[in-house]
Amino acid sequence: MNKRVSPEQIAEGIRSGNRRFIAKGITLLESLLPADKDNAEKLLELILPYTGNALRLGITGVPGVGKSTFIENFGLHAIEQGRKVAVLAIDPSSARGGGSILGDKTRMVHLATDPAAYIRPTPSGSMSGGVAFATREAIFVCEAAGFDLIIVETVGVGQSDVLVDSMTDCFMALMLPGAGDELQGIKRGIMEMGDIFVVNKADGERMQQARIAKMQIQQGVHLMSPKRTWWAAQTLLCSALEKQGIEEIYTLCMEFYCTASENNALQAKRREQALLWMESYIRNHLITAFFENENVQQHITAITADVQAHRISPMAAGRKMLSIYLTDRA
Ligand SMILES: Nc1nc2c(ncn2[C@@H]2O[C@H](COP(=O)(O)OP(=O)(O)OP(=O)(O)O)[C@@H](O)[C@H]2O)c(=O)[nH]1
Ligand SMILES: [Mg+2]
Repeated sequence: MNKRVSPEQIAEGIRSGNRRFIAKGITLLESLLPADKDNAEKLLELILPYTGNALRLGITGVPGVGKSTFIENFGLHAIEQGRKVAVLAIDPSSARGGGSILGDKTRMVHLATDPAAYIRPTPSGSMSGGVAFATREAIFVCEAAGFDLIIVETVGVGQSDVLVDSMTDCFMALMLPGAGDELQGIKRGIMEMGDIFVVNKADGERMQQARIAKMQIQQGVHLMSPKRTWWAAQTLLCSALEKQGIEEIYTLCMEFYCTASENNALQAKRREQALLWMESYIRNHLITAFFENENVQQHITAITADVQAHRISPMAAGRKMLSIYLTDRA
């Protein structure tokens, strides 16, 4: 981070929609350097009043389902409807072997060069609480910059679906058309989390399979207890490649938002999310502080050995370590 650029200047640059400053801002918020912490906090404070006005849409789907192709055409359609679109990603990078940025550059070529769109390259490094926090804060940066549709994409490995769900309003799952038994493999979590299901690649020879998949997903959804009282998950067909079904999906998203605000559900969900994020911030911070504590580090090897040799129970060992930490802090 260039020391000469103050958080005030970055905030101003973000507010004016300057891409260089948007990127600078997100990089600052992603930074794990202790030296950047104060500036990052200052920046957040400055932009916070300008956040909250976007639709936050989470999109998940296995690698190859067509997320990039879909987001390109969905994003361009949204822009035609007058929206400004930002695309962020939570991505356990190991799942992709680093090919994703190149892939997205070639697959989202029109969206990437559209003045009404901003695509943030996938954060590098392993997925951690830090990346998730940075993505949430990147949403704020994009909102302060005037983007009013924020898409957060993930490949749904590990906890990343849950994370995306915890920072977005509406959760969309892209699915592949397949035979019935493939559907068994659909994670229960996705079936419970999804607000909108999209069977992609509903084209050519896969059309019939796609129709069957749609029916089965819809049946599966009915078996779940509904996630929300005011919204029943719906399934639509799409060919992202042939640009079929995009408009209908966009309309359904808008319907989701209308229904949500009529029910005061959007603000309620965001309030709840904010509290959960605060809690998880505290939890993360405490755990880090604990393991970084010098006194803890001095004792942990011996106590670990004691636990492994059954000389002390794991609970008693935990209690002992906590008391070492707390005494040290006192
Ligand atoms: N037939 C057909 N092919 C599609 C469709 N959408 C995407 N594809 C193709 O599927 C492949 C993967 O598409 P991507 O958009 O890169 O998929 P992705 O989900 O972003 O993949 P990762 O970034 O690896 O997670 C590409 O070869 C696309 O051209 C579709 O609707 N129909
Ligand atoms: Mg992709």
